[in-house]
Amino acid sequence: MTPATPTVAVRRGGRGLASALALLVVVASACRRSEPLPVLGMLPGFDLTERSGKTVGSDDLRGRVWIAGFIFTRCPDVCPLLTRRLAELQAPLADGRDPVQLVAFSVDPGHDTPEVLREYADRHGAGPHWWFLTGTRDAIFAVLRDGFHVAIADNGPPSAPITHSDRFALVDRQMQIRGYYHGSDPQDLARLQADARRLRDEPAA
Ligand SMILES: [Cu+2]
Repeated sequence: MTPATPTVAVRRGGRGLASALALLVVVASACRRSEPLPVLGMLPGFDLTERSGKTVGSDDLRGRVWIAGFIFTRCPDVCPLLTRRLAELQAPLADGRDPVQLVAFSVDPGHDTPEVLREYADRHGAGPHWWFLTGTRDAIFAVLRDGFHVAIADNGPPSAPITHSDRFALVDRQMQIRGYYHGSDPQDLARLQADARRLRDEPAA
């Protein structure tokens, strides 16, 4: 009889210690887990034309995590760099069962026809998880202004590009904007990659 008592005591002590440790682990991981990404806006529905000639839009993107960029093919300035940065995101974000979609909106839709976008996309090594969208000026303008709230300069002639923002936007499966990142800032791009993975690996709501 007597030998049983210490054994029980040890077991109890062991269990207590185990629960305390488990609690510590939970607390520690809760502390380590960062705040959820903020919801910065909701995108309106849209339909645009992809470089393939197919109509694609919000209905095709709902349920996926995606990254938007705003570029135009005849840009002499920052777009070539932004496009290279998007290109570099393809491989790391295409791993796994659920690739993050990249979506480049042309802000010069009058010039950037699907054919022009196709050539530009090929030149930048764009794969299937990267779309290039064009459409009417009004349709593009509406998504950028009412959806992404990115800087817009629309005071030029109708044939001129609409805007020049170097921002990328991260969008969740519910079409909510969850982050903005400067496409020319390496630290921001690292953050974008981490945030995109995080959203992708989040259980579906
Ligand atoms: Cu540009």
